[in-house]
Amino acid sequence: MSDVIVYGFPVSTYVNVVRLVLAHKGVPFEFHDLEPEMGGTTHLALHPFGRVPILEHDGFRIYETSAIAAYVDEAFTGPALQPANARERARMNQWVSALNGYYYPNIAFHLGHERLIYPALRIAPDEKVVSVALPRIATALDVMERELAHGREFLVTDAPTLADFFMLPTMTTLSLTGEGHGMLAATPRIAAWQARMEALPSVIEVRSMVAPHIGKPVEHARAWVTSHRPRY
Ligand SMILES: N[C@@H](CCC(=O)N[C@@H](CS)C(=O)NCC(=O)O)C(=O)O
Repeated sequence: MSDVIVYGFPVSTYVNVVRLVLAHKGVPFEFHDLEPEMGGTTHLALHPFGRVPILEHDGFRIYETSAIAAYVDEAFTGPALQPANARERARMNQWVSALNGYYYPNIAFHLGHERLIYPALRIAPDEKVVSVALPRIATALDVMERELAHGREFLVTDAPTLADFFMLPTMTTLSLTGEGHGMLAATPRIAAWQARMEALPSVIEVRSMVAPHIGKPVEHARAWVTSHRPRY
């Protein structure tokens, strides 16, 4: 039994950021599928805001993906995922913040819910939500495509940092949607970055954990129509 446990539901974007970081550091972990407990007392005891992931390590429990990822990088050996250089570290944190503020909300939350999560539950998509998200996604992709023009292998340096692992699950969600697939065909540098990421052994390992759950209904997401969907 591992002394590291990740709590979450299998297709969660942020859960998969944590699984990627752990895998890349070479840290073995158990996965506790919270799907049947989402929103209940056992879940809220782990995360008072009702979200995932939560990480437990040897009696220490923490939530919020940025805090978990930095903790994993600092508490375990394995490749350093936060650059020592202050400017590179600032750039990495800029990417993590941009993911949280712009990429994840428009790609995973709005487009991903309407095109992947709700249809799997036989809930009709709200085209207005999609039409508001798409131009914002186009802007975000344009920013990323231009950043990747600097010739680095990954977003910040020539080795992956937390920035890359934060971005990957959201970009994977984008590529699973029809609109996203089309947009990514016009961003060759993002496509090349994604291919480099997908060739990493850690990414291959985590993908194999997630693959059986792709396209399956996320039952607790039925409530998101009222709790998460914007009303324009
Ligand atoms: N600020 C949180 C956000 C986590 C988050 O939004 N997780 C989503 C899954 S990707 C979630 O828990 N959704 C469940 C729900 O809203 O019911 C973090 O960085 O960990």
